Amino acid sequence: MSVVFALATPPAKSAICVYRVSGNGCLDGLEGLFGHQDFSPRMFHLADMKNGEQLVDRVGLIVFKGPNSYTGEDSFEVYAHGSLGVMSLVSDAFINSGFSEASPGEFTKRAFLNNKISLNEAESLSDLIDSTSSSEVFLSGSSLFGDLSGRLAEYSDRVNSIRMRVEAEIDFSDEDEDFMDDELFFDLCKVKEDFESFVSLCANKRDVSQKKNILLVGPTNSGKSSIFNRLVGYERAIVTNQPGTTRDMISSEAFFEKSVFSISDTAGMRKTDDVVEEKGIEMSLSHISEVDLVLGVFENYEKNIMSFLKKTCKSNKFISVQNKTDINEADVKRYDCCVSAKTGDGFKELRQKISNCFSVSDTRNEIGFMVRDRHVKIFVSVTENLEQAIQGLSNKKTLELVAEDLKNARSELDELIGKKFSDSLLGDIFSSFCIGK
Ligand SMILES: Nc1nc2c(ncn2[C@@H]2O[C@H](COP(=O)(O)OP(=O)(O)OP(=O)(O)O)[C@@H](O)[C@H]2O)c(=O)[nH]1
Ligand SMILES: [Mg+2]
Repeated sequence: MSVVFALATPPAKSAICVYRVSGNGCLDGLEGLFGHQDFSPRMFHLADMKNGEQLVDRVGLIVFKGPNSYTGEDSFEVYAHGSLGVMSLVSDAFINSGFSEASPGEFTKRAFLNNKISLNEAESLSDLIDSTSSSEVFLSGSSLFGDLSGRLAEYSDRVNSIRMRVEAEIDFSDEDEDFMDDELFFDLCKVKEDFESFVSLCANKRDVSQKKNILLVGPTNSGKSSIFNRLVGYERAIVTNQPGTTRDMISSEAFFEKSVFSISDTAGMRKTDDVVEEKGIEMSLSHISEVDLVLGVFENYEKNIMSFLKKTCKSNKFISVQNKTDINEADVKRYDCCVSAKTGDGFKELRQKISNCFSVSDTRNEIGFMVRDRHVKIFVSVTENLEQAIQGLSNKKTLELVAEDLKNARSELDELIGKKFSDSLLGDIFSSFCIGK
């Protein structure tokens, strides 16, 4: 394959920038770039990089001899000073050496085509790079290093060995023997059961990566905007002692407890003749059942409003917050959390409680795997094929049909790992990668 290069670090001023070059024949280019090509592989060399006669930079260089490289091809990496000027000169030097710019995900695609990585691992790598929260890191890392591909391959083998036993049954029935292996049925049920528990450990990237939406609601003047400002870390919303200060919904992002949240402040709940304020209240009420978590903020205990909010919010993700504990006594029996937006008291606990609502361990006993829509769709189909095969066996359908269901299930599992793939699937997967990976 042709020699490609790419910047693997962001195109911005930084301490160092890293370039990757890969493709058989790329090591011949070292002569022109560094004056010789006698660099021992996998060692860090300090070398002067030139573009023609012009010194570009004194850089770090690691050479990899294929197949012992990320891509499986001959390749090398250059660690240069991270200035935009140096980056532009390094790129020019590579182009003058006859190298072409790599497309997104090109290095990983080559690694896949050279059997260095499974398709599934390539996707997990991209998910790991995209991760913005610790749970995404754990889940995508678990898919990549915890061997999701190995688990899928194991199910593919188990389904295949049952298919072979079904085919053996077909051969026996040709000989007119009334022979039916009962264990076959039980083994098939066991594979389906095991596969379903494995699937229950998989979290869809779409659900895990989506920023969680948090809505602050409650009576007017309870201090919602003050709490909002503290959570987002700056004076985003106007705070006054006038009830009805916030009339529209205001949203901002906040990063705490290793996750990014989208937080919205809303108009306080009260009876009002003001049309704008009334619209604001309607808007906040309409969002309560849609968001991922509702924070009900109170200064004084209002039982009816509290139980209304609890009932309306999605899957009971509700935290009742008593505010202004600097002037009122904290009432830990009635509220989930007691804070003072004025002094900041109780905010550490509030952030922790918010984060706990979304922690992975909340919903699972063990860390699972991060998967994509593609996997979820195939998981459903594999389960259906296994179920169809079970029904086929118990209803004494022709064994050819049962074998066909098992063949389909196995072929779908192989598709996940990438034993079978189409060009368009590869295009979809690798085009979403970053350049240089
Ligand atoms: N003492 C004290 N006062 C607070 C605290 N939090 C907010 N306040 C005050 O309470 C008043 C209302 O605060 P806001 O944050 O605007 O309350 P709100 O719930 O957003 O009010 P609306 O937008 O009108 O619904 C302001 O005068 C704040 O300074 C607190 O923790 N302690
Ligand atoms: Mg407000």
